[in-house]
Amino acid sequence: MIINMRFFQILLFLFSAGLSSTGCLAETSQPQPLQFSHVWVAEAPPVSQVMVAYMTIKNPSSQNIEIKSCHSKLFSSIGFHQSVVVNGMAEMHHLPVLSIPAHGSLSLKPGSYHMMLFNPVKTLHAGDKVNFTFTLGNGQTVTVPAMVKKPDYAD
Ligand SMILES: [Cu+2]
Repeated sequence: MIINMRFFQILLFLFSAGLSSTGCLAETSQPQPLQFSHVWVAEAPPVSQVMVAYMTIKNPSSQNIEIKSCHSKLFSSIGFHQSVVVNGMAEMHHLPVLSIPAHGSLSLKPGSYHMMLFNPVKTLHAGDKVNFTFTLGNGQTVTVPAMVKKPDYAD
């Protein structure tokens, strides 16, 4: 009887441990729906204190998603910008967030939306890798790898 009782306790322990670890897993591995593609950083002259990154962000979910911020240990800070032409003059507007519409996408590309990368900690060359960590509106973070490339546009 005592042996049976211990066996039951062990079973109960295993069962509850299994339950709690499953619950934990569900919390930490919550999938984030955004899909990042063609993420790249434009190579800039070594003296540059600012660089630019481009990418396509798809949101296949049924809810609009905001990206609140982006960080990389290779830059002091990162901002979201939109290039616009006002009275024939090109201007850059700072955006507080990037909004990716439900079932839609946002393209960050030359002359449009882009990420401004301030104060690179070292000179980055074509072929170097950069990790960007995005913080979404719900607090989730997503780390996305990017490649430094020579820009394929003339400036
Ligand atoms: Cu800019």
